Amino acid sequence: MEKIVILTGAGISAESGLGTFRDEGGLWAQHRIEDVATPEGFARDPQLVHGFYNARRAQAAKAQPNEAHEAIARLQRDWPGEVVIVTQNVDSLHEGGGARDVIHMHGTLAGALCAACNHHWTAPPEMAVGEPCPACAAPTARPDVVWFGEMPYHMDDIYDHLAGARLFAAIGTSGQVYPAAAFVHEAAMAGARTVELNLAPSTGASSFDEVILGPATETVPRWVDRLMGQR
Ligand code: BV8
Repeated sequence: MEKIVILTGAGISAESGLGTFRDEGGLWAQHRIEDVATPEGFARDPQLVHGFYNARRAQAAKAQPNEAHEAIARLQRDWPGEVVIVTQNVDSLHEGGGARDVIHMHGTLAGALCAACNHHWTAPPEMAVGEPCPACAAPTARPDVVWFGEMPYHMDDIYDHLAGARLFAAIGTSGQVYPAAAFVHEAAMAGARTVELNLAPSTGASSFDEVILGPATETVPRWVDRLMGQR
């Protein structure tokens, strides 16, 4: 049965109260990308960067999954074929909504990483500058998120999934960050039908076979019902 690959972005968590990046008042309006989401920014001012992620970790801990997260989990459970969820989001709302094996290509707020030995562990609610790595004790702990200029996680797996997709859906992403923004082309080249579900047309909207506009909590459950009705 058809394999479905879903890519999500900050827009799917917007109605759970988590800020997006590029909507007005979004996260990038309050901070310069270069200062808080690059290795150079972390090296320059680790306290500022830890503060940025501590605030988002606290906000994400209070957020609840919404009907869009839950509808995708329902699709993954009830669809007769494989449903792969790739997210650019670092929150855990897909898992909170019941999804399994979510691929976090930009890392997670829940994770911590040692910049010296590459050890991964569960981040404390607040991270501080110079925290020692539990494995090598070097004072090089950082959030386990993928910054600009860094290699996203699980790229080989993601490209394999896209090569086998019959249906590719991008939900709540502005299509401005690569390599995620190019996944629609990979999927289309593999012969997949492509659909975008977004509040407003993304930068890449014209690359999709279908664009469904509206808030995710309305469009995603309706889209899942339509898919399940078509089986
Ligand atoms: C890499 C960190 C090499 C964690 C993030 C020039 C050309 C091409 C590429 C580049 C270039 N110059 C630089 C690059 C590379 C760069 C890049 O793409 N830069 C951009 C700015 C041009 N990319 C990288 O550096 C990546 N690494 O390229 O390595 C490589 C290449 C190929 C293969 C392997 C390796 C690393 C990118 C990761 C950066 N880290 N986050 C964190 O802090 O969260 S990116 C950040 O943006 C988040 O991860 C976020 O998820 C992501 C994308 O943003 P969106 O999720 O789309 O959110 P946004 O606010 O933009 O949009 C929200 C959308 O939702 C909007 O469309 C809105 O309409 C919609 N919406 C709002 N409300 C709702 C809604 N939709 C539905 N319902 C609603 N209620």
